[in-house]
Amino acid sequence: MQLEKQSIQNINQDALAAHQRKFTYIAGEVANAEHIVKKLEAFNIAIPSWALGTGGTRFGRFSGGGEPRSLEEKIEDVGLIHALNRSSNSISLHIPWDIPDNASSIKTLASQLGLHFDAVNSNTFQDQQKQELSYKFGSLHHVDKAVRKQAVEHNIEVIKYGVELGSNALSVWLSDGSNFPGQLNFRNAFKNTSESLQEIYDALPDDWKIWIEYKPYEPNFYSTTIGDWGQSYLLASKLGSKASTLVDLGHHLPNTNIEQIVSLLLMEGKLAGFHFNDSKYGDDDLTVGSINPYQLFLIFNELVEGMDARGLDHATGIGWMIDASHNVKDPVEDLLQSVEAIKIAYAQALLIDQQELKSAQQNNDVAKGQEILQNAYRTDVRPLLAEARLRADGALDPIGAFRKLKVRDQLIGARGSKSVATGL
Ligand code: PSV
Ligand code: MN
Repeated sequence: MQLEKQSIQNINQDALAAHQRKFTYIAGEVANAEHIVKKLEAFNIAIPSWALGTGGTRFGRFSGGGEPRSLEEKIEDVGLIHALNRSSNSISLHIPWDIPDNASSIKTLASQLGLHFDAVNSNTFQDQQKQELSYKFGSLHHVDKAVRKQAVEHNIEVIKYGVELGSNALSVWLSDGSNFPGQLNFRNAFKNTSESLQEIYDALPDDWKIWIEYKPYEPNFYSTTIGDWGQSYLLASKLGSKASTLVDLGHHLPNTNIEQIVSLLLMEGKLAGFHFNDSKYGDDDLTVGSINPYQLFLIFNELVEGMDARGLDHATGIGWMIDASHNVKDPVEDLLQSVEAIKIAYAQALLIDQQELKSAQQNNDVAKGQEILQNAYRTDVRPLLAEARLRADGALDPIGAFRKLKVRDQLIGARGSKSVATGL
């Protein structure tokens, strides 16, 4: 299904007067409201193809119904999200969960909905039915050269799919690691990984990038071969300029200062981009901004400051993607909430007078530095986001419109209540 502009505009009508009141107020309060609205209009976050169905844990999965049954239906759902928020104009595919068998018709469908393809993700953390060798003991780091070769070839195949779709980045996350001390020689595992990645790197088209994700644990619980940003950075540095480090917010041990990692990676030109989500304990894959929105804001403060220092375009300078899971919420509503949280943090970071902050830092005026950050964080920027959506023909209240238009009921009607989307 597709949402007509007119039906979204009809719903906006009821909320327009209240919106205009709030927008006029904030436009009078902050110096750069118009500038921020323009930045927000340009800012998009990719939706992962694997997050359009219900997420599960090893203790079960409770579908809300109407899950997309095919890649086409996943693209359709991203089209719905984008029609509502005008900020989700791309989709990131995970292969082989989503193999684009007919790339040209998939591309046409996406472009009809105003979408394009973001980074493609390989999967060597699960065994597939027709696969010859097992990844039980790892893939790119495996002790057996034949397994490494199979995993390298899979990544090269993923690049080929990506080329057909017009994507230009390969995102690699390895579950490779060990469950017990003594299982693995760390140096050999790292060297094997490095060599395997080099083979993949050598197969990248000229204008392509490879993004290397890290994660401290799970599914392996003693060591992960690319366990933290240092290990990812080391590999990316050895590989060359097309390689950089992808930060998944959930892939840090509790209380890690992620904003500092982001700042340094940006400084070194090695920040590939993000997998956004939120967490309380581990890789919980919760809705972005649902647990720790202040951390997200601090990350965006570093991003805005660091990207400006390097002359990077905020919208396109690095990769912006969500990587979340939804156990108890409607996936579309959850994704709408995540995009909103990311844009709120971005808008708040844009409120900061970076010159003023620098001068507070220069003068060791600690209280002033905190005031500057917290004044921005405590500003309600939601009318700026709503205005950006309104100007782009989106919904003033995306979740409200999704509900009023009974989108989920229609999806259940078309797809059934028992459909299952591919993914974890
Ligand atoms: C692993 O936890 C991860 O963050 C990687 O990005 C995977 O590709 C994704 O989740 C989906 O399982
Ligand atoms: Mn991830």
